Amino acid sequence: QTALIHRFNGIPFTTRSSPDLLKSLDAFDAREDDILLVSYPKSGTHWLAQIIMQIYTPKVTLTSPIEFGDISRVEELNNLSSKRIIPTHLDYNMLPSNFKVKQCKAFYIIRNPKDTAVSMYHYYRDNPNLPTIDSWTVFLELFLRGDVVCGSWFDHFLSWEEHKNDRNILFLFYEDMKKDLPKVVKKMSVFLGVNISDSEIKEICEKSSFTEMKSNVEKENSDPNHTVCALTSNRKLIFRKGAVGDWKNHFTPKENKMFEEMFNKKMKLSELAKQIIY
Ligand code: PPS
Repeated sequence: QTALIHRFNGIPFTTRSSPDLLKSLDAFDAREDDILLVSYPKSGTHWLAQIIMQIYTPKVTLTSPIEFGDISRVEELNNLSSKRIIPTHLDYNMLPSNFKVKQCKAFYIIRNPKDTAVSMYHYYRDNPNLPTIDSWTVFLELFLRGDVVCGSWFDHFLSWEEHKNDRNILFLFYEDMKKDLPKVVKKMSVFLGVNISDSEIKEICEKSSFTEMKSNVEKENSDPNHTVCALTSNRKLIFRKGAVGDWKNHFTPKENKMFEEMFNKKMKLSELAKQIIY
């Protein structure tokens, strides 16, 4: 089973991302109107994608993550007409440089890493294509070591956090979306320069609720082209609980202490990290 994971630049990837593609990604031809949806896995990528696709009418093209596929992927994406909405779980340093040169707009969605870890744990458990995990305690150790798909949450966050003042990047919190989605949708539309009315915002929020998205997925057949997921093409595994604070049902007090010590050590200089509700 471990053969399904390989490392590139020291970071674990699934075999959905071929080493050849990862090597050639820097040649990717970004366009000024591309929009990136950046996340560490299990932070709300699908939720964000759902909202963006509704903000834009007429429709734009949502791709699967840029790092998925084999070498033919670069050409395939280059052949897509604009506007492209491109998800990615890559660290900032691995992002194709053309996105930086063209200053493409990007969203970075952050979720309390404790809830992210729990979400990822269930994902590993439910997904036969990923290495077997014996227990939550074992998974947490792997997560803290960065020995999970897409590597260390801390490194990922810090690599993007350095760019928090870049005008083309908007940082969003999963917890803010849970608390006041209309406010976040408004903020997103302003950032994108798209005018939407209050009633449109209301409709977008209704269609992006966890219940609505989960029930839609249950109705449709899983289509690999419609996943923005790092680990599988099975959309049914995405919509599990959609809650804030599920970590409290998993962490022992000792594990929580260990997590917080690591968090505080790694996030020492990060202003943005202080806003992460945990
Ligand atoms: S992936 O596989 O990395 O792309 O997963 P990602 O989409 O980033 O994150 C999956 C988690 O997001 C939750 N989710 C939502 N929460 C609230 N509202 C909505 N609409 C929503 N859609 C997805 C999803 O349930 C996963 O979290 P957990 O905690 O596992 O339920």
